[in-house]
Amino acid sequence: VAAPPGPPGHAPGIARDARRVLTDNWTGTSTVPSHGLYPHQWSWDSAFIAIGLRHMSPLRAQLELETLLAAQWRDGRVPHIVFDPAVPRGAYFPGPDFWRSSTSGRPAGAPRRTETSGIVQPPVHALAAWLVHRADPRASWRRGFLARVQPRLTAWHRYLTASRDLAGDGLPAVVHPWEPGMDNSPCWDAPLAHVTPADPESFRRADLHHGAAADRPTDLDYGRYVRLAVDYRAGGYADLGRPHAFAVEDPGLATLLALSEHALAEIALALGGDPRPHLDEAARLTEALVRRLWSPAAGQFLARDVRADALIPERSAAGLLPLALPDLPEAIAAEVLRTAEGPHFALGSAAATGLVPSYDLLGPAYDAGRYWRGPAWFNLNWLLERGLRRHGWADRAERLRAAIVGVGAASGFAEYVDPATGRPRGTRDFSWTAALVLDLLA
Ligand code: 2M8
Repeated sequence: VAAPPGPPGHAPGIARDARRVLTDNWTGTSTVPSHGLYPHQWSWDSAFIAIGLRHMSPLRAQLELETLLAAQWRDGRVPHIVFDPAVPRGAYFPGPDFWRSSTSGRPAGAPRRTETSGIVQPPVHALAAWLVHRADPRASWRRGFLARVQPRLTAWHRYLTASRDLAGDGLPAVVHPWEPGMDNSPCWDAPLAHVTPADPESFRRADLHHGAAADRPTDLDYGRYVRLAVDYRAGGYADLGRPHAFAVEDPGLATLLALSEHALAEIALALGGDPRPHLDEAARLTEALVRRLWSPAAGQFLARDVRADALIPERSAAGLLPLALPDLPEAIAAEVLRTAEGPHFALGSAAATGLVPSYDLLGPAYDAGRYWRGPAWFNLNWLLERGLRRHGWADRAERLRAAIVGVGAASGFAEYVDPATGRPRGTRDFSWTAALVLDLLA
């Protein structure tokens, strides 16, 4: 076990504080990302949260994932938000009145009694389920956890690979900038430019009651988010056979799908089944990722605009995440590492926090404080830490681990931080920051 970072005696206090955040944000069946800004259950948040919760309460970690998966649609999609009916309408925008899943989502098989959004987020769930199982196999077997979640996870992956392969060339596409989880990444600026924003009078943002405007997306961004979501809803949330004003292949989402396919292989094996179909699928996805999104010139993966059929020349940290894949060709992994440690991302830099920013430090749109346009996020850095370890770069992984824990705790488990100074931005006591710090201390 690696030594905890910081002065001796520091880590127990960090773990205790991280547990307190997760306890405070637990609602009884799931965990909110933060009570003020995000008062419902979010899809990929819950996966990261379960990964930390497993060290506190394997049972709660299982429930976290089961609650989310219980809201799965019949077509296999796992919605990006599951709404808590106890939360006042208007506390979050866009809420249940906007998505109207139980009516508008019926053709796609939305649940009748639970209100959800109609879009998705990256599939970290099978990875989380496998890690939760491994934390306490006896507690997991006792509840039949793996057997219960396996069919749902399989259907979820099938939705992404079948209904979302919009280009027909082997990778899932996202149809809204909220889907890759990095809402206002500069990568989406060009594909969004031709989307006509919704009338600003037609909706009211709730996020600015809880977050500083300078840390959040702009009103123009929101106008476009609303337009895309309204159009998707109007089409009954159907995917294939209809035009999408925004369709992008994201290296982050594709990586997480391939990683989760590896986890499904482990789950199949544990349940006495055949892991091979999942390993084959993981290999196929990794191959498609390299074929469609690898840029030798950039030395990293880039997103692809499906409508323009072209790579988007903006560097997001999502393009470093394939490092987490076990079967990424070693020559490519070495190139990605070089880019991560170079001037665009400054991974491990002693002159800064050592965390990678969400977007290119040298990019024209770089903004150290604004959400997914520069700040460092803990989930991305946690995934990179796994990648470094996976490829045998243990010293670098250890340094990154120490930086995540140190900066995460010092920031009050901030949602994101300035990658140079570690100054906290966004909300505090953010669940996935606490969960992933806890995981790295375990
Ligand atoms: C942010 O996204 C939501 C919309 O889904 C928002 O801005 O209201 C993103 O950071 C996303 O990745 C995250 O899952 C969500 C909740 O933490 O917040």
